[in-house]
Amino acid sequence: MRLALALALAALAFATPALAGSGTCIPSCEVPSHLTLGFIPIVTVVERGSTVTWTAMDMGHTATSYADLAVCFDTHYTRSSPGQAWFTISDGKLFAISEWRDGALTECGNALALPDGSFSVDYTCVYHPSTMNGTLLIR
Ligand SMILES: [Cu+2]
Repeated sequence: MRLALALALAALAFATPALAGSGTCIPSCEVPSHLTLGFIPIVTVVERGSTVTWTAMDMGHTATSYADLAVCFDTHYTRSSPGQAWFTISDGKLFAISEWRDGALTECGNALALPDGSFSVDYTCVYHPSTMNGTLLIR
């Protein structure tokens, strides 16, 4: 019995860092970021209708879905000025509002549609694409 409990606690100890590594935006959340640490967390769960706010722990960055060639959001931010993007799902499509296209509602054409109706969008920092990469999971 004690062994089973120890194993369960050990499993929980391994599971906890994974849970701590993902945040959820309801109705908003903050994603701190850093040149070498990247976006924290790497995967952010976004409830539709929520706002994601990126903050810088060091210098200026730009969070953008540019890497997928169909930009749906783009926001530049610095240590003193956070960046934001808002996401929603309508008619089975993902949309964002950000600095991109001066705040116009923009369809995320290359977002990956998942079987449960949610979407996955990879993003990067245009200045630091080798160290700063993240994923938004909008549901
Ligand atoms: Cu950067």
